[in-house]
Formats: sequence, C-alpha cells, structure tokens
Amino acid sequence: MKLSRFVFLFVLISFSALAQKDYKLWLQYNKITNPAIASEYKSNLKNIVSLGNSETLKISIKELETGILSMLDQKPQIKTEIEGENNLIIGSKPSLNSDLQKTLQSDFDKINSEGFIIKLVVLKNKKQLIITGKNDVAVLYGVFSFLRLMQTNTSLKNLSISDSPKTNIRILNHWDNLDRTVERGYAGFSLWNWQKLPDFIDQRYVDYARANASIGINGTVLTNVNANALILTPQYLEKVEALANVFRPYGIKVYLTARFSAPIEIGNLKTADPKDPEVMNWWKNKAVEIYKRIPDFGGFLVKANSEGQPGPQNYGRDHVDGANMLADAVAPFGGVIMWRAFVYSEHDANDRAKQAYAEFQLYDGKFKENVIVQVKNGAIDFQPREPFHPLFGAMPKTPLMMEFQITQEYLGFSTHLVFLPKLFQEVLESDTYRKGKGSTVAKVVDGSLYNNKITGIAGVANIGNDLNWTGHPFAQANWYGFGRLAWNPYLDSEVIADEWLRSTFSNDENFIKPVKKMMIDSREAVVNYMTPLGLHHIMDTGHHYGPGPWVSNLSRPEWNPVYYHKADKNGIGFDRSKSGTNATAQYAIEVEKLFDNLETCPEKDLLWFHHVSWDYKLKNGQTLWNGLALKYQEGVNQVVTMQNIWNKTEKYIDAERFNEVQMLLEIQNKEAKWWRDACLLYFQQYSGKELPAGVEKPTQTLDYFKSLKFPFAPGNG
Ligand code: GCW
Repeated sequence: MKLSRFVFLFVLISFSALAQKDYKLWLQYNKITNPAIASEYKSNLKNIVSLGNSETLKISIKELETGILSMLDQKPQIKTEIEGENNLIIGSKPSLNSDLQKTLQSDFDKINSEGFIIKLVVLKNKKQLIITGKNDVAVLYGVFSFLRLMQTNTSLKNLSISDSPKTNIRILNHWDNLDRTVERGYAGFSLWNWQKLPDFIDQRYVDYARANASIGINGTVLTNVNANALILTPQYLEKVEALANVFRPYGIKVYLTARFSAPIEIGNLKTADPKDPEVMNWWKNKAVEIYKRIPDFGGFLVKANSEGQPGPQNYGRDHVDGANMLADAVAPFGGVIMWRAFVYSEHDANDRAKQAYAEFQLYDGKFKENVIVQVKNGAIDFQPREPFHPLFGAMPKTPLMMEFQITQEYLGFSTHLVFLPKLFQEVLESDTYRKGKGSTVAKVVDGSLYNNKITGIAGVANIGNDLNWTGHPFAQANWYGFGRLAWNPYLDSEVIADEWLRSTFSNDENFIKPVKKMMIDSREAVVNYMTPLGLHHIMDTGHHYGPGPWVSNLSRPEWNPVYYHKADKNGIGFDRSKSGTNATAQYAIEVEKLFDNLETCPEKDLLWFHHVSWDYKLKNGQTLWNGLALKYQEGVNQVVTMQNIWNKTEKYIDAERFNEVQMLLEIQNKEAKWWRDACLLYFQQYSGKELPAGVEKPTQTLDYFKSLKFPFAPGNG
C-alpha cells in the first residue's frame, strides 16, 4: 500500500472511531471500572431469559447484550425458559408465569400502561432479576432504565423500582421543512431524507428512535408548524409511513403538522372553512387515508392564525371551530389534535404577552375531548427567562400541554453551552395558585391539578444531521433532559445532569462534580450576559443571533427589540403592572400581587413587569444601572469560570470532545462579551451614566456592533 493511501485510511478510520463517541450520545456504555459494582452486575447478568418474540423485545435483548458486553466484557446467554438462579428475566406481564405475576401483583398495581418494574425477586427459593411492564414498549423503557443504572454505577442491592411516565404525550416537534432546512435548527439539515424515502432507510432513523426510546419519548412531529400541505399528499405519506414503520417497535408514534389551507392547496376545494361540509369531509377522508397506512398515527399539530399561517379566522371562525373539526376527523382512530396557543396579532400592539391568554382563555371547556392546547412555557417566545405562561392553570376544563424549545433559538444557537433542564424546571415548579398554594405548572401539565384525560409535553427539537446530532456536545444534554422531564416533570435538573454526565462521559467524581456545577450554572450565565433582570427579546431580529436592542424599524411593533425593553432617559423595562398594560391581571391574584408590586416582584423578572428608573435601588444596594451592568459582567465572568472548569477535564475524557467543547466555550466567551458590550453601550445612551467599577470597558463602539450583519445565520430560512 502506498504511504499516502495508508495515511488516508488511517485518518479515515481514526476519524470515524472518534466521531462515534459523539454520535453515541448518552448511550456510551463505558466499561464499569468500579470492581464491586462490576461484580454485582456480572453475577446477575450471565443469562437473559427472554419471554417473547416481538420486534420490541428483540430490540430490548439486543440493547442489553450490547450494554453488558461493552460495560462488563461479558456475553450473556439468551434463553427462553427460566432455569436455575440469577437470571435476568425480560418480558411483559402477559408472558410471565402465574408465580411471577402473583409475586409482582402489587408492583403492577402501581404502574400505568407505560410504566415498568425492575426488581430482584425470589422465586421458588431462587433469586432472579426481572424487568417487566404491561406491554413490550414498557419493558423496553425498563431495559433502558436498567442500563442507566449500570451506566451510572448504581448498586443492585435491594433493587426494586417501579416507575411510570406522568404524561401521555412526550413528543419532539421538528421544525423541519421538506427541503431539509430546519427552522431554528443549528445542527445541520433535517434527518428526514425525503428524496430517498421510502425505499432507503437510513440507519440514522433507527438510531434516532433508539435514543428517544431510551429517555421515554413516545412521539415525534416530523414537520414544521409553519406547515407545507404537500406532506399530506400520497407521495409524501408513503415516506411518512416508512418512518412510522421504523419508529413503531421503539414505541414512537408519528404525528404531522396540518396546514389549515390544505383542502385548497392539495384538495382543489375553494375554501378551508371548518364549517363547510366539503372541507369537513376532506379532512375525514384524509384521516382515513393516513390511518390506512399508519394505524397508530398520532394526530396533527396545528399552528393556525399565527405569524401568517392560515387558520379558521380566515373564514370568520375561531380556534375552537378549527380544532374541533380536525378532532372529529381523527377521533374514530384515537388521534389527537395539538392546537397551538402561540398567537399574537399585529392589530393588537398593546402587549404581545397578553394575547394568547386573551384569545384562548374564554374557550375553556369548548374543545373536543381529543384536543389538547399546546402552550409555550412563557407568554412571549422561548426567552432565556420568562415568567410562566398565564394560561397554565387558567383553563381548568381544557388539557394544556407544555411546549419547550430545546433548540437554542434565543440562547446562543448550538455554540453556547446552556443546560436547559434548569430553565424547564424553573417553569414547571412555578406556582400558578389557581387551586391554592402548590398548584404548580407541573401539576397542570401532568393533569393532576384538574384531572385531565390527556396530558403532554412537547420539545422543539435541537437535532439535525450533524455527526453529533445537536451541534454542541452539551446540547445533547438538553435533548436528554427534555425527555427525562417529559417522563417526570418533577425531576431535579441536578439529577438529570448527573445521570447524563455519567452516561455520556465518565463516572469519575473529579470530573462529575465540577462539570455538573458548570452545567447547572450555565443557564443563569446566559441570562446574565444576554437578558438580565427580566429583559427579553433584545436579540437581533430575524435570525435572533447576537444582540440587537437598537432595532426599531420593522413593520410590526412587536418585532422590534425597542418594544420590549422600552429604554428611555427615565429608565428601562416593560410596565405590565396595573399602571401599564395590566398583564399581571392574567395571573391568579396571589401571583398578580407578587408581580404587580415593585417591592415584591422577583428581581429576576423586574424589567419584564416594570419600567424602572436608572437610579432605582436594587436589593443589593446598587442602582439599577450599576446592577444591570454588573449582571452583564457577571455573565461574562461565569463563562470564564466554565472555561476554567472545562480546561481541567482533559485527563478524564476523550480528546475529541474535550477539544470541541473547549473551542465552543471560546466562542461563547467572545459572544458573551459581545452581548455585554453592545447592550451596555446602547443602554448607556439613555442612562447617561458611567460603567461601574468591575465592568470591563467595551473594546468596540456601538456603531461597530450595529454594523454587524449576518445574512446567512443558520435556522432562518
Ligand atoms: O419562536 C418563533 C420562531 C419562529 C417559529 C415561531 C413558532 C416555527 O422565531 O421561527 O415558527 O416562534 O413557534 O411558531
């Protein structure tokens, strides 16, 4: 072999070997180095008894074999009968013998249809380990959960776990277009290769389903909410069917976005009026056609009469008319309609934050049983921090599902390390007070506050065809954490970070401890260097990359950052209190009072609810101007701390991911400074004050920052 060819091959092989690490996400299955733990597992994992034959069970067994071989260097024997002791028994309830069913009865009573049991049991005097649930997908969840125990080096002693998801619909929303661009996507192009489907099944589809199943995600909306009707044509449905076939054994249902005007665009009708019999029929027939191909099709996600999307209002009808018409079409097949409440109108420029509530709250109780209203976590749009959306808790007779954004549209794209479960947890823990103290958003979302029949959590996916799926290695943690919180909205983000780090990198405490802290603090860092003290939506417009607090020339008032910060010589902030737009009145009285009063309003939300003078005294004694400037500086300092932490991790992890994260943190550092300098220079024009001691001098002029243009920033169509 010629040397050059040899070198080429070597580079290729080592490249793919290295790239694999990133690709494997949180399913690294690293060798267990703790001898005591390893030997516990080894003795229980010599034999696997598989009680069944379904695709899903085969996947479960294969996953166990892969994990055990990789973590323990042990190849388990696969059997179909229980003989001897210390077997790992895998199978769903119907496949268990009566002895086992009896032994586990009280555990089965505790779980729902998707829940699982992992337990050490004694059967006829013999110790066995069992993973079971009421059906095979539940068993698969149990298997992944067991592998997580292994990956996190958790002892098997006294093992007895029964765990069920607290929500029904745990779903990713892909804002993927048919040309494979991804709206607000920062990790390459769409995974769905429509041109090669249905005949070419990319291994990536399988790996995608596997990763999702491993964290309990059970649904995926394949297409952008800014929808294209073509996805509903036979040509595309055939491709969707192929994907649904891949995902099914992993327990993942496929959903599509429905463009409201589809009956006109692909059905040759004159109207899409939801009360028109022909339109109603068109959707009914469309549902029949889809369910013939995909019997477990999940249903439709709809963005209607929002940001230019067509909807029932085009015909003088309302959201209820539109949603219920579609609900009727999919109801015979058990489908659901996820109707989005993300609406705001250019005709109501008073306060965008009030519009979804104003438009939807009065529909409470009017939607059909299989409609669930999908509400973003906050009333504006996925900002680094927003108070919880006032609709949560305010529609007792309507199931509401949470929409989080996993992709970092407003949080530095995939170049900034921001651990989002911290943000998600803050929202889920917020108290709506709608049924007294303790009426948290989590309780609205999991249906326990109002006994809703369907419940759900959606996350706008951050996944693309980048080798590492999410662009930033740490953005994988946001996908992971979303899935974990959709399963259990009461999980602590620190627990999530811990699990993820151990499964993704290493169990070494010297690595875990500092890096976990880095992750936990990363959310506050981004708030500090972008939008401290309740500022919001001051990103440059369109692409939302970098600061643009000065933008004021867009046609719709609420598209301009100046609309949100309202800085003038008197002060800064959006007055949403009684003296302003009175948005606070959309909350329960306890919350309203808290936010309305300048004294009690949490400082983290100060400028969200109040216009405050530059000399206003903050709780720490600083003036608002000084405090704001110091927050921006603190954000930058936090990024430096993150870099220092990361720089010490080299010896614990592979060089590739170490280097990647190191480079990305350097970008984050530069951009944090950019944010600080641009915003402070801009606001300084109004405050007319010097930067306080401790805040670094800007290195460029305001004009320079204003001159920066990014015509090809990703994710912007
Ligand atoms: O966050 C905004 C985005 C739009 C998005 C819209 C929505 C899909 O800037 O790109 O459109 O929200 O959620 O519908």
